[in-house]
Amino acid sequence: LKKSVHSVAVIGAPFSQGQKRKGVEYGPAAVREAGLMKRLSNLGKWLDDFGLLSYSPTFNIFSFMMFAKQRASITVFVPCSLAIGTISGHARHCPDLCVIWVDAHADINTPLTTSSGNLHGQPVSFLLRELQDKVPQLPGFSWIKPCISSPSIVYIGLRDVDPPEHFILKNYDIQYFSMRDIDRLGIQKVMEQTFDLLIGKRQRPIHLSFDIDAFDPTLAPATGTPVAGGLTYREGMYITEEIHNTGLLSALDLVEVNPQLAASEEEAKATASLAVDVIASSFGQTREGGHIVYDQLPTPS
Ligand code: 4U7
Ligand code: MN
Ligand code: MN
Repeated sequence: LKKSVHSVAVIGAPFSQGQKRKGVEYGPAAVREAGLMKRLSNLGKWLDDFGLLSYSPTFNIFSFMMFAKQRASITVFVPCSLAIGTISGHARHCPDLCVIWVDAHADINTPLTTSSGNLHGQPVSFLLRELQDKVPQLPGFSWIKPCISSPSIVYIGLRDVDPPEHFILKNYDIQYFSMRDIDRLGIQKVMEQTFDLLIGKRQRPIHLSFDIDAFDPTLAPATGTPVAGGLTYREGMYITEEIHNTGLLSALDLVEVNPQLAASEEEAKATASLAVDVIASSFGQTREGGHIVYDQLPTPS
């Protein structure tokens, strides 16, 4: 893997299955309208814009990942449940990948522990090898092959974990940094320990799944399941800057932007523009300024 990624493939999945609150299908358009493509091209990226997926999204996004991964880093914006497709497709191409899951929620209920019945609270359970004897065979899901082991995922930002999810995290020895851990250690140590756990022994491609609800609802109100006490803007930017600095980011899912749940136009715009900041920062935008496209000072003649 090269230190800096030059090509980024972008795709949106306008799709709201997996949960009951409609509107998340408008997320991709909102994030584009907030200027995503321009921000990425300002960073000197080659952009491969795949537009929007049109049907049967989970399996489609899986095929898309396998195809696009051959040439680029990828960013997709989708509802959380599509992580089943993005991570499976990514893993088919990069079997050694690890996952950083930034979210208020662990999304690791099994179909037998879920209290809401929503698939967006379950994607990780389908992906973990160790959990497979607890996950029933469901019609339409037989193509899913569990592709990550529990030491290969680290959560950041948790603060709303269901009892069965807590049981799974503890009993399967899954590493996480809750908001409480961030309060205790500070975001710098959290990132250091995350990288020690995932890439300390060997370099591996990173799949970043970033749920916008990891942020505090005052910053990201337009989302389906907001939870008080989330990440600050600066913590969010620090997470993505550090991930970029590893040079190992291979794919990014930005999920759960739902403009329809905003109380006002401003709230919808603020949430979408925060999503653009997360993506740009993951792909190299720095708070020190960009050093990529500016390489010569004008000389007075
Ligand atoms: B999100 C929940 F019960 N745990 O299973 C569930 F609290 O994509 C919430 O991370 C899941 O926003 C949240 O439905 C899904 C619930
Ligand atoms: Mn989520
Ligand atoms: Mn969430």
